[in-house]
Amino acid sequence: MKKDTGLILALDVTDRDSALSIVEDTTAYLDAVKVGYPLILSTGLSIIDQLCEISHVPVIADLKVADIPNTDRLILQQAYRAGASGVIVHAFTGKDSLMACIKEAQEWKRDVFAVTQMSHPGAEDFLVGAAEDMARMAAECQTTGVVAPATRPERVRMIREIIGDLVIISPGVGAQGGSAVDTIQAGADYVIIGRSIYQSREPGAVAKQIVDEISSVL
Ligand code: OMP
Repeated sequence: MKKDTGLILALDVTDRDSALSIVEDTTAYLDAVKVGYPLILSTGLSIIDQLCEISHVPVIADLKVADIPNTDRLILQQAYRAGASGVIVHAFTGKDSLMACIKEAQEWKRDVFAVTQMSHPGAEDFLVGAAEDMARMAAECQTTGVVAPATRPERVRMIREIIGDLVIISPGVGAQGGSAVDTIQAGADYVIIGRSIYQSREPGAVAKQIVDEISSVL
């Protein structure tokens, strides 16, 4: 994934036309589009290919894959076959599952991102205690990168120290309270932003403003 603006759009809408129109409006400011269950379940996997065509940026499938190795492998195959440049998977399922995802990604020459700590308050219940170990495992197994929380820049900084130069993609800016500038300064490569952009009246203008903020600290 080529780094230019540092912005990944989280396209969590459930209507194909809105999805396409938001991407057309914002694509000039994006390094990637992330689609997840809301859009894929409402429109089908074919939305990935359609978004690739109109956006000309990579499309990441946020499937938070969390199963046994064989099932993980089969899920990633479907996502890559549909045109996804990368897939987000959970790390808490352990090394064998993560390695199955990485192996599949390597076969397709695509990306795989492992979730470490999540951005929402509930991440404190279980995930925070395991986040450092999961980051260490992601580094050992050599995922393309990890997902780390923009709501907690100090954790992004800590995860950066553990994973070295792997990619960090970081959600939680705007609607969840995080700041794009703080997140990038803490060591994230990309911020993932959804509602602040797609719920705004002018998604393109908001995306441009965020990209300007990021570029002031790059
Ligand atoms: P907004 O909160 O609307 O900006 O969207 C954030 C996006 O990032 C959503 O698609 C979430 O599903 C996703 N996300 C998180 O918010 N927190 C995480 O810890 C991990 C993810 C993710 O893996 O993308």
